[in-house]
Amino acid sequence: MKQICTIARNVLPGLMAAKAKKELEFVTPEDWAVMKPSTPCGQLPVLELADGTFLAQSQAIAYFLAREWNLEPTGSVEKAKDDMIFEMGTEINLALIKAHYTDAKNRAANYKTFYEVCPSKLEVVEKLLPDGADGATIGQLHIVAQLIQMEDAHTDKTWFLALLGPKTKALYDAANALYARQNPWWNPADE
Ligand SMILES: N[C@@H](CCC(=O)N[C@@H](CS)C(=O)NCC(=O)O)C(=O)O
Repeated sequence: MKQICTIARNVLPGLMAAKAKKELEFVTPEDWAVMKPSTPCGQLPVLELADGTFLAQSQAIAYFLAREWNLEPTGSVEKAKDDMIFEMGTEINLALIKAHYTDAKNRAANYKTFYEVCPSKLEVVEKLLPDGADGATIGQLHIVAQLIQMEDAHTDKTWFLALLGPKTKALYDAANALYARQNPWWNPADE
């Protein structure tokens, strides 16, 4: 499978591939303007399957990969609990995007808001994570993806580490180490 994407939206599928020990080729389109009209949603990322099918929407792609690679818990309630963790990742992601991908004039103010909301979201994550969480599920990996992006986007790289509870910190250490080892293509400086 081939993921055609922007750098930031590589992080979750990159983590998933690393955890599942699967091959996923990451490609940055050289001519997006030409490709765009023939993609399902006219947006990146897209995932190209072996048979030439294209899937779009980062969350749909992530859930597809989770089913293919067995990165969902067993049982309806356990899945729902992991989805709750996934959604906390989405909330953190939206706050981070608002702070980081903004014009220079508003960035400081938007980061201030991010600093204010992020600690309480990470507290909830700590409560929701099961004991021994090590990144075996899509929801857990979505949290790690946000932490990786925060570490690289944020000017004070130790700020968020001090906010992590023990379960979140153990999850981050386990999954982040695996990802860094298996994905040398990822260079946050490109973002
Ligand atoms: N809801 C979509 C949002 C995708 C999105 O915003 N993609 C942006 C880049 S991050 C894009 O394709 N921009 C280029 C364009 O629209 O031509 C998802 O989660 O995949």
